Amino acid sequence: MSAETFPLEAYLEEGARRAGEALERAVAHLEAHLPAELVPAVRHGVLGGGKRLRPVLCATAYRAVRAGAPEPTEGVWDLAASLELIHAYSLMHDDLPCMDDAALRRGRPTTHREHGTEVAVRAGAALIPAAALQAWRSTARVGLHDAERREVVRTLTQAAGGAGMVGGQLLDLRAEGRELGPDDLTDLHARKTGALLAAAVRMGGLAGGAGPDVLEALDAYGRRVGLAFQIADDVLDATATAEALGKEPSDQELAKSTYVGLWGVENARERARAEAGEGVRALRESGVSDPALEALAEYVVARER
Ligand code: GRG
Repeated sequence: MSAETFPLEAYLEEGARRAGEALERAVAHLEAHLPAELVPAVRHGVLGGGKRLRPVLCATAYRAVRAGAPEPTEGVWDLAASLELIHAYSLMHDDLPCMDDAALRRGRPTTHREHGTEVAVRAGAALIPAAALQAWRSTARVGLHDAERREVVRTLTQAAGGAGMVGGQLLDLRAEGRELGPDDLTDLHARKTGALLAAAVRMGGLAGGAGPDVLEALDAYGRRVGLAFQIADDVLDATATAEALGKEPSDQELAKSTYVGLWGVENARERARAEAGEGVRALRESGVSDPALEALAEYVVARER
């Protein structure tokens, strides 16, 4: 099977379903330890839809390095869900009045609009250690040894922290109202969005037992696809309605620098395709020719939401 004939729509639907089940399990576990007043906000932020791209990338990388082996187990999906806990917290905090002050996310009111700002801050904060613990527990279920388990958790927490998403978000806040050049914009997005997407791919590879060469190729694929995702996100933000995207405000309303601002819509689309293509090339060069990873690289560019 090639990327062209790969049944991507059904694959994404099934992946989102498996990720959703794992998140239900994660939230049920969390509820036992969480102050009751935070539970509805956690459920709102974590279980309220989304493409579930990060868990799907993680499970797909796992499959790719274990070609021919059985499908990802519940433990692998639980590991993949740890990425989505970090993603959910980041959206909850990013939408707060002191950040983007967003009203709409995934076609619904944002968590703070529904449950109050203080609750959304605390519920989001609770998800950060919960994600690390979720990754630690599930790597044991996957059967990894301690060294690999530590490397998985290190990968997740590093991508979420100052060298990754939080650092990128700070650069983003500092850049509001200023025009960034391509290098600064790419540095910002490699951290803010790209780091967690790349971590998803690496964590799947680690869980599947990938050796150093394949891991390096998965890292290159993750970085390229992460950047392609962000360029495509800027194109969507500039070309689709808030209704179609299920979120507001837009980058333009927030006076953010974007790839569309730098290159225009058509050129940005072309560069997103080129980045995704480079990611696939890195994989193939290392001997990983996986239709699902290749189809996902195309999807991040061609998606409509
Ligand atoms: C306070 C400095 C500081 C940092 C806190 C809030 C935060 C950390 C980071 C936010 C970074 C952020 C919101 C990154 C995500 C960017 C993005 C493209 C989100 C959309 O992802 P999709 O399309 O969303 O995968 P769905 O809804 O499908 O899950």
